[in-house]
Amino acid sequence: MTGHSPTERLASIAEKVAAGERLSHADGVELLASRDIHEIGRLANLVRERLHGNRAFYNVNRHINYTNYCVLRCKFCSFYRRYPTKDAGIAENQDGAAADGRSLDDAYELSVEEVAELAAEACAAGATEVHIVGGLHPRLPFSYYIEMCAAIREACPPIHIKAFTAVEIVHFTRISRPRLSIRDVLTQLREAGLDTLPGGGAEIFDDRVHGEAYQNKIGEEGWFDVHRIAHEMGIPTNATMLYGHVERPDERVTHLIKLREHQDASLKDRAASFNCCVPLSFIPEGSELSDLPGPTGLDDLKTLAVSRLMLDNIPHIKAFWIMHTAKLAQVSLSWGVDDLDGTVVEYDITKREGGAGERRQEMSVDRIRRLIREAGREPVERDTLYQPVVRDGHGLGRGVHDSLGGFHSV
Ligand code: V47
Repeated sequence: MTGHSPTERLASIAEKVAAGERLSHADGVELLASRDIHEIGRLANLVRERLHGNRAFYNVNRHINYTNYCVLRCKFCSFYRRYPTKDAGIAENQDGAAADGRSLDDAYELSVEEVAELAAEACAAGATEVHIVGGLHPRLPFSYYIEMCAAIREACPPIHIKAFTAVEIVHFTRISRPRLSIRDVLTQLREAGLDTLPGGGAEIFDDRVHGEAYQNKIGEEGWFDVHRIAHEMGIPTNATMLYGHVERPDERVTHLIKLREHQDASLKDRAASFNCCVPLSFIPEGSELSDLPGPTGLDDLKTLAVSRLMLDNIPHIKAFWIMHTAKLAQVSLSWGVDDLDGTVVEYDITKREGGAGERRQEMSVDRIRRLIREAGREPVERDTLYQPVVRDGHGLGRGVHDSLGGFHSV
């Protein structure tokens, strides 16, 4: 396509989208470079409506972060706290901050009982899902995670347990005694109650970016190993892309294509696949990359739209309003996004004012539904597996959509 004007190149991409053809890496880069935000939105919306009509999904969930102690020091992360060791301790300055400048006062680890209590509260409030992730704690044994799943299952039998990112799963293989394989870790967690894996920790699949921003984290190979084995075992998972830090636009597109290739293989040969992709907008405040500006609103919209256009085999594109803001998440419902996460309640990994912000970050169902309605969409409460949830005032029921978009309780 070289030699053609940007308008001609966009027109040729539009033809491919209209014909349902797969977009190339060059197409993705062209879309991200284009300033025609309306045309990009129109194309992403075409695909979004082809897949989901006018429906916009949301879920009633609760995020639980069980510890912010972490052995990793990812530069983009404002969440982690160093674990004080008896022998080494942590050198504190006069303000009670560790050598890395992070406050020592807000480090925490929840007991199994505390996690189960939060899950029980969520259950009583009508949540269908708990989304549980935490730092890589240097001391907690693998039995803690097994007991956590079992205690939640006991406290709230019907709730869906979506827990532990790929890097946590790899951490569990390292701390288990005797050392377990990824498959064995997943098997034991599933026996204890785990249902699915969230998509966190993918960041950007690129060695240069990995070296610059999250050097000691598992790389692409480890992340895909966990998701491949989960899919082989019939455990659905999600995917993410953390964008807007030190990566280039072409590296975002490469990341999306790697997810697409993995999904092709899962759909062809494995028992489960990715349910959704969640493009995560980098929040610099409180991280070691706080001198970076983070993505603008237009960059967010473009990246969500391009994710929709490139990921032709992943059914849902989710906006996580915690990172995008509720306002942009609402607008994104016309830029390729069909799903909003969620009621959330508490979230500790990113906070509005950086590391020092409020953990309590809740969206009421009324507000989510209003955001969706005002965007001209029909709100549909879903469970983790995207089955519609029916509430009849006496608890939850499940329903199905028929081929004409009608809805029936089952
Ligand atoms: O793994 C960390 C990212 C992820 C920052 O699967 C940051 O349904 C932006 O994965 N700015 C956790 N992002 C969130 C996540 C997620 C959220 C909602 C739904 C699902 C799902 C998954 O957030 C981390 C990391 O990739 N992250 N720090 C930051 N400063």
